[in-house]
Amino acid sequence: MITGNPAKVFILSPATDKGGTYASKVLDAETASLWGELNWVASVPEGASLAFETRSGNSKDPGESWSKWSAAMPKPGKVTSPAARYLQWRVKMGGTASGDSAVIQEAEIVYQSLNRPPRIETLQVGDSAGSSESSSSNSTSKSNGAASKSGSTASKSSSSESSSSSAQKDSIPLSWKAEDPNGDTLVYRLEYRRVQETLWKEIEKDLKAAKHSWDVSNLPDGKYEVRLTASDRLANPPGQVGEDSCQSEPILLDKTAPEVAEWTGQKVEGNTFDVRVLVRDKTSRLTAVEVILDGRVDERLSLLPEDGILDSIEETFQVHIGDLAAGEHSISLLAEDEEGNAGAGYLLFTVP
Ligand SMILES: [Ca+2]
Ligand SMILES: [Ca+2]
Ligand SMILES: [Ca+2]
Repeated sequence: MITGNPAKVFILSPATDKGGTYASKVLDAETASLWGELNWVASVPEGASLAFETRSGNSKDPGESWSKWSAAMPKPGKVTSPAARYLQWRVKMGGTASGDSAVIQEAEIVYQSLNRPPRIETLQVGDSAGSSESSSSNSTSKSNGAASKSGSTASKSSSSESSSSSAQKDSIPLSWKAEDPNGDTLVYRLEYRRVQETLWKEIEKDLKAAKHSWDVSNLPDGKYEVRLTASDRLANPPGQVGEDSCQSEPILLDKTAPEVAEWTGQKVEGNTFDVRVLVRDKTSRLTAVEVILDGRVDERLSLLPEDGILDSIEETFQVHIGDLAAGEHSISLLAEDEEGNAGAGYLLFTVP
Protein backbone atom coordinates (compact mmCIF):
# COMPACT_ATOMS: atom_id res chain seq x y z
CA MET A 1 0.00 0.00 0.00
CA ILE A 2 1.22 3.43 -0.86
CA THR A 3 0.95 5.70 2.15
CA GLY A 4 2.18 8.71 0.19
CA ASN A 5 2.51 12.24 1.38
CA PRO A 6 -1.03 13.50 1.76
CA ALA A 7 -2.03 16.57 -0.19
CA LYS A 8 -2.41 19.71 1.90
CA VAL A 9 -4.50 22.81 1.54
CA PHE A 10 -3.87 26.52 1.88
CA ILE A 11 -7.00 28.33 3.01
CA LEU A 12 -6.88 31.75 1.45
CA SER A 13 -8.08 34.70 3.46
CA PRO A 14 -10.94 36.38 1.56
CA ALA A 15 -10.29 39.66 -0.13
CA THR A 16 -12.74 42.30 0.94
CA ASP A 17 -11.46 45.20 -1.10
CA LYS A 18 -13.97 46.88 -3.29
CA GLY A 19 -12.46 46.41 -6.72
CA GLY A 20 -8.85 46.60 -7.73
CA THR A 21 -6.16 44.04 -7.13
CA TYR A 22 -5.47 42.18 -3.93
CA ALA A 23 -2.23 40.14 -3.53
CA SER A 24 -1.74 37.52 -0.86
CA LYS A 25 1.28 37.12 1.32
CA VAL A 26 3.80 34.48 0.17
CA LEU A 27 2.59 30.99 1.06
CA ASP A 28 5.25 28.51 2.23
CA ALA A 29 4.68 24.80 1.50
CA GLU A 30 7.92 24.00 3.40
CA THR A 31 9.20 21.62 0.71
CA ALA A 32 9.08 21.72 -3.07
CA SER A 33 5.46 21.02 -3.97
CA LEU A 34 3.16 20.39 -6.86
CA TRP A 35 0.23 22.82 -7.09
CA GLY A 36 -3.25 21.43 -7.56
CA GLU A 37 -6.70 22.90 -7.70
CA LEU A 38 -7.45 26.50 -6.83
CA ASN A 39 -11.08 26.66 -5.72
CA TRP A 40 -13.15 29.53 -4.48
CA VAL A 41 -16.67 30.46 -3.61
CA ALA A 42 -17.64 34.06 -4.37
CA SER A 43 -20.67 36.12 -5.08
CA VAL A 44 -20.15 38.12 -8.21
CA PRO A 45 -22.82 40.75 -8.98
CA GLU A 46 -24.00 41.15 -12.55
CA GLY A 47 -21.41 43.20 -14.42
CA ALA A 48 -18.61 42.63 -11.88
CA SER A 49 -15.57 40.44 -12.60
CA LEU A 50 -13.16 38.30 -10.64
CA ALA A 51 -9.98 36.47 -11.69
CA PHE A 52 -7.14 34.79 -9.84
CA GLU A 53 -3.48 34.68 -10.87
CA THR A 54 -0.63 32.76 -9.25
CA ARG A 55 3.16 32.69 -9.33
CA SER A 56 5.67 30.40 -7.62
CA GLY A 57 9.35 30.24 -6.69
CA ASN A 58 11.92 28.79 -4.33
CA SER A 59 13.06 31.97 -2.60
CA LYS A 60 11.16 33.44 0.33
CA ASP A 61 10.68 36.74 -1.46
CA PRO A 62 9.38 36.89 -5.02
CA GLY A 63 12.20 37.87 -7.38
CA GLU A 64 13.98 37.05 -10.60
CA SER A 65 13.92 33.32 -9.95
CA TRP A 66 10.15 33.23 -9.56
CA SER A 67 7.77 32.36 -12.38
CA LYS A 68 5.77 35.11 -14.05
CA TRP A 69 2.16 35.66 -13.00
CA SER A 70 -0.01 32.99 -14.55
CA ALA A 71 -2.78 33.69 -17.01
CA ALA A 72 -5.88 35.03 -15.28
CA MET A 73 -8.26 32.34 -13.97
CA PRO A 74 -11.84 33.59 -14.14
CA LYS A 75 -13.02 30.17 -12.96
CA PRO A 76 -11.63 27.71 -10.37
CA GLY A 77 -9.16 25.21 -11.84
CA LYS A 78 -5.67 23.80 -11.70
CA VAL A 79 -2.84 26.16 -10.79
CA THR A 80 -0.43 26.39 -13.71
CA SER A 81 2.56 27.83 -11.83
CA PRO A 82 5.54 25.42 -11.71
CA ALA A 83 6.22 23.18 -8.71
CA ALA A 84 8.11 25.11 -6.05
CA ARG A 85 8.22 25.73 -2.33
CA TYR A 86 6.54 29.14 -2.31
CA LEU A 87 3.38 30.39 -3.98
CA GLN A 88 1.65 33.75 -4.15
CA TRP A 89 -1.77 34.53 -5.54
CA ARG A 90 -3.52 37.72 -6.43
CA VAL A 91 -7.08 38.46 -7.38
CA LYS A 92 -8.25 41.15 -9.78
CA MET A 93 -11.74 42.40 -9.24
CA GLY A 94 -13.69 44.68 -11.52
CA GLY A 95 -16.72 46.50 -10.08
CA THR A 96 -20.07 47.29 -11.57
CA ALA A 97 -21.10 50.72 -12.74
CA SER A 98 -22.95 51.20 -9.48
CA GLY A 99 -19.83 50.41 -7.46
CA ASP A 100 -20.64 46.82 -6.39
CA SER A 101 -17.88 44.25 -6.59
CA ALA A 102 -17.37 40.56 -6.05
CA VAL A 103 -17.08 39.13 -2.53
CA ILE A 104 -15.04 35.99 -2.00
CA GLN A 105 -16.46 33.78 0.71
CA GLU A 106 -13.73 31.14 0.70
CA ALA A 107 -10.79 30.03 -1.39
CA GLU A 108 -8.23 27.26 -1.16
CA ILE A 109 -5.24 25.83 -3.01
CA VAL A 110 -4.36 22.11 -2.84
CA TYR A 111 -0.69 21.18 -3.00
CA GLN A 112 1.44 18.09 -2.60
CA SER A 113 5.06 17.79 -1.49
CA LEU A 114 7.32 16.39 -4.20
CA ASN A 115 9.20 13.29 -3.20
CA ARG A 116 12.85 13.78 -2.42
CA PRO A 117 15.27 10.87 -2.15
CA PRO A 118 16.59 9.61 1.19
CA ARG A 119 20.11 10.46 2.26
CA ILE A 120 22.53 8.03 3.91
CA GLU A 121 24.70 9.87 6.40
CA THR A 122 26.89 7.12 7.82
CA LEU A 123 27.56 3.44 7.31
CA GLN A 124 29.55 1.64 9.94
CA VAL A 125 31.03 -1.79 9.42
CA GLY A 126 32.18 -3.51 12.59
CA ASP A 127 31.96 -2.58 16.21
CA SER A 128 33.28 0.86 17.09
CA ALA A 129 33.39 -0.13 20.75
CA GLY A 130 35.90 -2.82 19.79
CA SER A 131 34.41 -5.52 21.96
CA SER A 132 35.79 -8.48 20.11
CA GLU A 133 33.88 -11.33 21.59
CA SER A 134 35.50 -14.39 20.20
CA SER A 135 33.79 -17.39 18.81
CA SER A 136 36.86 -19.48 18.70
CA SER A 137 37.61 -22.46 16.59
CA ASN A 138 40.59 -24.27 17.91
CA SER A 139 42.76 -26.49 15.87
CA THR A 140 45.89 -28.24 16.89
CA SER A 141 48.54 -29.69 14.70
CA LYS A 142 51.45 -31.62 15.99
CA SER A 143 54.73 -32.51 14.44
CA ASN A 144 57.48 -34.30 16.20
CA GLY A 145 60.77 -33.11 14.87
CA ALA A 146 63.86 -35.23 14.98
CA ALA A 147 66.54 -33.99 17.28
CA SER A 148 68.95 -31.64 15.67
CA LYS A 149 72.52 -32.72 16.05
CA SER A 150 74.08 -29.77 14.35
CA GLY A 151 76.90 -28.17 16.28
CA SER A 152 76.19 -30.15 19.36
CA THR A 153 76.43 -33.59 20.72
CA ALA A 154 74.24 -32.73 23.62
CA SER A 155 70.76 -32.25 22.27
CA LYS A 156 69.06 -35.52 22.83
CA SER A 157 65.60 -34.88 21.66
CA SER A 158 63.14 -32.15 20.85
CA SER A 159 59.53 -31.98 19.81
CA SER A 160 57.28 -29.18 18.67
CA GLU A 161 53.59 -28.47 18.18
CA SER A 162 51.36 -25.54 17.42
CA SER A 163 47.83 -24.42 18.13
CA SER A 164 45.64 -21.49 17.24
CA SER A 165 42.54 -19.61 18.26
CA SER A 166 40.39 -17.28 16.23
CA ALA A 167 39.39 -13.90 17.64
CA GLN A 168 37.16 -12.63 14.84
CA LYS A 169 33.44 -13.04 15.09
CA ASP A 170 31.36 -15.16 12.78
CA SER A 171 29.23 -12.07 12.26
CA ILE A 172 30.06 -8.40 11.74
CA PRO A 173 27.72 -5.70 13.03
CA LEU A 174 26.59 -3.22 10.39
CA SER A 175 24.84 0.00 11.35
CA TRP A 176 23.93 3.21 9.56
CA LYS A 177 22.12 6.52 9.68
CA ALA A 178 19.78 7.64 6.93
CA GLU A 179 17.17 10.35 6.62
CA ASP A 180 14.36 11.20 4.28
CA PRO A 181 13.57 14.89 3.71
CA ASN A 182 9.86 14.01 3.48
CA GLY A 183 9.98 11.91 6.63
CA ASP A 184 9.18 8.78 4.56
CA THR A 185 9.61 5.34 6.09
CA LEU A 186 12.76 3.80 4.64
CA VAL A 187 13.70 0.24 3.73
CA TYR A 188 17.26 -0.94 3.28
CA ARG A 189 19.16 -3.44 1.18
CA LEU A 190 22.65 -4.71 2.06
CA GLU A 191 25.10 -6.28 -0.36
CA TYR A 192 28.75 -7.30 -0.32
CA ARG A 193 31.51 -8.20 -2.72
CA ARG A 194 35.12 -9.17 -2.46
CA VAL A 195 37.43 -6.37 -3.51
CA GLN A 196 38.11 -6.78 -7.24
CA GLU A 197 34.80 -8.52 -7.86
CA THR A 198 32.27 -6.54 -9.86
CA LEU A 199 29.02 -8.25 -8.87
CA TRP A 200 27.35 -7.43 -5.58
CA LYS A 201 25.80 -10.28 -3.61
CA GLU A 202 22.85 -9.80 -1.35
CA ILE A 203 23.28 -9.86 2.41
CA GLU A 204 19.70 -8.89 3.26
CA LYS A 205 16.84 -6.87 1.81
CA ASP A 206 13.64 -5.22 3.08
CA LEU A 207 15.32 -4.23 6.32
CA LYS A 208 13.47 -1.66 8.38
CA ALA A 209 15.94 -1.31 11.25
CA ALA A 210 19.12 0.69 10.69
CA LYS A 211 21.36 -2.19 11.70
CA HIS A 212 22.10 -5.77 10.77
CA SER A 213 24.35 -8.54 11.91
CA TRP A 214 26.25 -9.79 8.86
CA ASP A 215 26.88 -13.53 8.98
CA VAL A 216 30.40 -14.07 7.62
CA SER A 217 30.87 -17.61 8.89
CA ASN A 218 30.84 -19.02 5.37
CA LEU A 219 33.05 -16.39 3.79
CA PRO A 220 36.73 -17.05 3.19
CA ASP A 221 39.36 -14.65 4.50
CA GLY A 222 39.88 -11.61 2.30
CA LYS A 223 39.01 -7.98 1.70
CA TYR A 224 35.34 -7.12 1.31
CA GLU A 225 33.16 -4.10 0.61
CA VAL A 226 29.60 -3.54 1.82
CA ARG A 227 26.97 -1.50 -0.01
CA LEU A 228 23.85 -0.06 1.60
CA THR A 229 20.85 1.17 -0.40
CA ALA A 230 18.03 3.14 1.24
CA SER A 231 14.68 3.46 -0.52
CA ASP A 232 11.49 5.38 0.25
CA ARG A 233 9.40 3.05 -1.95
CA LEU A 234 6.97 2.21 0.86
CA ALA A 235 5.78 5.82 0.86
CA ASN A 236 5.80 6.69 -2.83
CA PRO A 237 4.25 5.37 -6.01
CA PRO A 238 6.48 3.60 -8.55
CA GLY A 239 8.26 6.11 -10.71
CA GLN A 240 8.61 8.58 -7.87
CA VAL A 241 10.65 6.39 -5.56
CA GLY A 242 13.89 7.89 -4.25
CA GLU A 243 17.06 5.95 -3.38
CA ASP A 244 20.50 6.57 -1.99
CA SER A 245 23.47 4.20 -1.91
CA CYS A 246 26.66 4.13 0.08
CA GLN A 247 29.68 1.85 -0.13
CA SER A 248 32.00 1.01 2.75
CA GLU A 249 35.77 1.16 2.76
CA PRO A 250 37.29 -2.27 2.13
CA ILE A 251 37.30 -4.32 5.31
CA LEU A 252 39.61 -7.17 6.09
CA LEU A 253 38.04 -10.45 7.03
CA ASP A 254 40.61 -12.63 8.77
CA LYS A 255 39.33 -15.58 10.74
CA THR A 256 42.47 -17.69 10.59
CA ALA A 257 45.23 -17.64 13.19
CA PRO A 258 48.91 -17.30 12.29
CA GLU A 259 50.83 -20.52 12.12
CA VAL A 260 54.21 -21.31 13.57
CA ALA A 261 55.32 -22.96 10.38
CA GLU A 262 58.81 -24.21 10.87
CA TRP A 263 61.55 -24.55 13.47
CA THR A 264 65.04 -24.82 11.97
CA GLY A 265 68.66 -24.83 13.03
CA GLN A 266 68.15 -25.92 16.62
CA LYS A 267 71.49 -25.79 18.41
CA VAL A 268 72.49 -26.39 22.02
CA GLU A 269 75.95 -25.09 22.82
CA GLY A 270 77.10 -25.14 26.43
CA ASN A 271 74.22 -23.55 28.31
CA THR A 272 72.73 -21.72 25.31
CA PHE A 273 70.03 -22.67 22.86
CA ASP A 274 69.44 -21.22 19.41
CA VAL A 275 66.63 -21.83 16.97
CA ARG A 276 65.17 -20.09 13.94
CA VAL A 277 61.42 -20.04 13.50
CA LEU A 278 59.15 -19.13 10.61
CA VAL A 279 55.73 -17.64 11.44
CA ARG A 280 53.11 -17.13 8.76
CA ASP A 281 49.55 -15.80 8.47
CA LYS A 282 47.37 -16.47 5.45
CA THR A 283 45.66 -13.08 5.35
CA SER A 284 46.88 -10.25 7.52
CA ARG A 285 50.07 -8.79 8.91
CA LEU A 286 51.64 -10.27 12.02
CA THR A 287 51.35 -7.78 14.87
CA ALA A 288 52.94 -9.52 17.87
CA VAL A 289 55.18 -12.52 18.40
CA GLU A 290 56.27 -13.50 21.90
CA VAL A 291 58.32 -16.28 23.36
CA ILE A 292 57.83 -17.99 26.73
CA LEU A 293 60.53 -20.19 28.28
CA ASP A 294 59.56 -23.15 30.45
CA GLY A 295 56.02 -21.90 30.92
CA ARG A 296 57.12 -18.73 32.72
CA VAL A 297 54.32 -16.62 31.30
CA ASP A 298 55.26 -13.59 33.41
CA GLU A 299 58.64 -13.40 31.72
CA ARG A 300 57.43 -13.53 28.15
CA LEU A 301 59.57 -11.67 25.65
CA SER A 302 58.53 -9.88 22.48
CA LEU A 303 60.48 -10.92 19.45
CA LEU A 304 61.60 -8.78 16.56
CA PRO A 305 61.84 -10.49 13.20
CA GLU A 306 65.19 -10.92 11.46
CA ASP A 307 64.45 -8.00 9.13
CA GLY A 308 63.79 -5.78 12.14
CA ILE A 309 60.15 -4.94 11.45
CA LEU A 310 56.83 -6.75 11.89
CA ASP A 311 55.32 -5.65 8.60
CA SER A 312 54.19 -8.66 6.64
CA ILE A 313 52.21 -11.86 6.76
CA GLU A 314 55.37 -13.94 7.07
CA GLU A 315 58.41 -13.33 9.25
CA THR A 316 61.38 -15.31 10.55
CA PHE A 317 62.71 -14.95 14.06
CA GLN A 318 66.01 -15.90 15.66
CA VAL A 319 65.58 -17.16 19.21
CA HIS A 320 68.65 -17.19 21.45
CA ILE A 321 68.45 -18.31 25.07
CA GLY A 322 71.35 -18.35 27.53
CA ASP A 323 72.00 -19.43 31.13
CA LEU A 324 70.10 -22.64 30.77
CA ALA A 325 70.32 -25.29 33.48
CA ALA A 326 70.89 -28.85 32.40
CA GLY A 327 67.73 -30.80 31.70
CA GLU A 328 64.50 -30.48 29.79
CA HIS A 329 63.26 -27.08 28.57
CA SER A 330 60.40 -25.81 26.45
CA ILE A 331 59.68 -22.67 24.50
CA SER A 332 56.23 -21.50 23.48
CA LEU A 333 55.81 -19.02 20.68
CA LEU A 334 52.67 -16.89 20.54
CA ALA A 335 51.79 -15.06 17.34
CA GLU A 336 48.94 -12.62 16.67
CA ASP A 337 47.62 -11.18 13.42
CA GLU A 338 45.95 -7.83 12.71
CA GLU A 339 42.53 -9.17 13.67
CA GLY A 340 43.75 -10.59 16.97
CA ASN A 341 43.69 -14.21 15.90
CA ALA A 342 46.30 -15.98 18.02
CA GLY A 343 48.40 -18.99 17.09
CA ALA A 344 50.97 -20.80 19.19
CA GLY A 345 53.90 -23.09 18.60
CA TYR A 346 55.77 -25.26 21.07
CA LEU A 347 59.26 -26.72 21.08
CA LEU A 348 60.82 -29.11 23.57
CA PHE A 349 64.60 -29.50 23.93
CA THR A 350 67.17 -30.83 26.38
CA VAL A 351 70.40 -29.33 27.67
CA PRO A 352 72.85 -32.00 28.82
CA1 LIG B 1 11.22 10.76 0.17
CA1 LIG C 1 44.98 -14.41 10.07
CA1 LIG D 1 59.26 -7.93 8.19
